[in-house]
Amino acid sequence: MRVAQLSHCFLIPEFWGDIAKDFYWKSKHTGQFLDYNFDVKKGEIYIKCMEGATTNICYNVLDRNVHERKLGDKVAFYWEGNEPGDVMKVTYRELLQQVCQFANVLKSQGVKKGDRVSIYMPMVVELVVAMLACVRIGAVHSIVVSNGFYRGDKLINLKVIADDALQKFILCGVFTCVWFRQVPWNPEVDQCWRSLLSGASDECEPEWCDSEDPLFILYTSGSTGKPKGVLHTVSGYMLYVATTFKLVFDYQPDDVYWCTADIGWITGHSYITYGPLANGATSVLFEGLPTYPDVSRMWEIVDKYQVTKFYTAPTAIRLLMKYGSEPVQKYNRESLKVLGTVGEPINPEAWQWYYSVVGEKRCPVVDTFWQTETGGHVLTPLPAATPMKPGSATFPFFGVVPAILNESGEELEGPCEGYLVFKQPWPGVMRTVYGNHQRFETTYFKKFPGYYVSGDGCRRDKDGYYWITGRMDDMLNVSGHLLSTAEVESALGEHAAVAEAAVVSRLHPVKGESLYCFVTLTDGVGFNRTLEAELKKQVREKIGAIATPDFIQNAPSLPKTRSGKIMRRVLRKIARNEQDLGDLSTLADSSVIEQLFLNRCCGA
Ligand code: 6R9
Repeated sequence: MRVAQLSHCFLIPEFWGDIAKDFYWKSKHTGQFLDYNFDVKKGEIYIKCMEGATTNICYNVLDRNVHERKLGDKVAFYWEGNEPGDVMKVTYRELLQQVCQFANVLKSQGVKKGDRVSIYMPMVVELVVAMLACVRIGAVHSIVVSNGFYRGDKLINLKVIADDALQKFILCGVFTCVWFRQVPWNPEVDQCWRSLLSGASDECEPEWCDSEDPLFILYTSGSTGKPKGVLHTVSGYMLYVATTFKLVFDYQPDDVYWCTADIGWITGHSYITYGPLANGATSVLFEGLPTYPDVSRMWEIVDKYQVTKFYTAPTAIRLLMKYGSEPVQKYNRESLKVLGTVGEPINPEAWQWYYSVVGEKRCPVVDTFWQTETGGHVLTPLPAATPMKPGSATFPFFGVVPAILNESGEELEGPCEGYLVFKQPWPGVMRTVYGNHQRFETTYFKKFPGYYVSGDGCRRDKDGYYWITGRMDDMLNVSGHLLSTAEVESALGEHAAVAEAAVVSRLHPVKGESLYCFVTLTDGVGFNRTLEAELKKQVREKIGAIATPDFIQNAPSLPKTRSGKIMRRVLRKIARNEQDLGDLSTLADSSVIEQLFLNRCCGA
């Protein structure tokens, strides 16, 4: 509770100003530390942090570590490939050299400050090199999607996918393409990473950028409509991800940190690349899958590198939970100190498994709530400082001021449930939707003037803890009662036979909406009428008669985004037998859809 209270009497310029002293600034800022308008009624929305200062993030995360902090020989990344045994490591000094070389390559290809560079690469060190090379010369990276070349035993051919996309873009000014693994060649546009790099100098002066110059664009799909290009800028983002990384994972210089996210997701941007490197951390970068060659792979890696801080998503935890504790216990996890989770509400069942089986009740679990738009963690425990409650992201980070509003936009006090909003910015919040500032204002600031609207539902309990209940557009209304997907899914998840559940609504002539549940069963369990009845009973007993599911469908796999979020929008269409599924560009594996349509529950 003290953490929650602290953020209200918190002095923004003093707190962040002190942190900023640890970074290198080519010139100091002139205006207010944080200048903003969050109220559409007062004019255009803007957020400016440390205006007037100039710096370069690449310089701060590499040169400063190598030259000032003498970390040149420290390992920046242990890279672990899809095949066990396929490994390499790169030190801070080597990373700096490669980044300078690739920055020179980009320059030789005509890329300059302010240009946008699309990156479409798998989880390899060269992806980090490409990102930082852009940053070094002031170019803006946009990582389209990064699905590996090798994932499990499946070869994914990015080249074919990219060539197809390039056909569409070639007229818009894409003039060159750099490849770093063996692929079929088109000499007109394709160039080889290694031969370009080998001829390039490993010295490259950084381009000094203004605090509010664009740093990167990351497209996020949202649950409806066209993807939005979320734009982050230089200084605020740098301070925010460096600080949240340090405090939320209680970073120590001898840590080995491992975030299993994809770099193409915001989690990878903030907590594989920028946050850890800003702190001079050693990380594991993993290209493969948690289940290849077997379901012990994660714990084998933890043991091998003596990982101390581990960060993953509920979807991975639930996937591994299906196989029980034996594959985990095969390996020693004594090095682990903090366990993190991100991406979706974590159901208490999965939280307990993570805490007890993986962490042997020794390691605090940090359930970090945030979004592409927030840049870094906004609601999160601090390990060992915040008493945990399984399934709650607990309290706001320093300087973050949340509120819960009802449908009429009134701030609710005490225990309550409603729309999660934020009353003021923090340095790492997004600045605009690339190329469409109006869409930025409409999406996040229009519904409740004066607030940033997260789009998530949230409950605050009597102790002031925040509990994310899921996206507001995923809420269900049964006979006038608002139910959150998270609470019904969590009730189903408590049954030993259920590994994962996803709940959507189907239209009902009397109740308005009824509950349609998809369940993935624990390894080795079969689906039958008895189980179906038990599951219905379980939800009724946990939540109440109103929440009794009308339908339960066996779902060997669920449709998910590449970052592991369940696409309930797609499941809702399946439940309602609507064939037009809308934009499926973020769907990780499209083969699950057909199977789900085949097994649909019919009836009223
Ligand atoms: C970082 C990231 C954002 C949405 C967000 C919310 C969900 C993320 C969560 C969580 C409950 C958590 N979400 N973390 N829900 N507890 N700890 O995931 O960014 O891909 O933009 O998704 O993810 O619904 O609004 P992004």
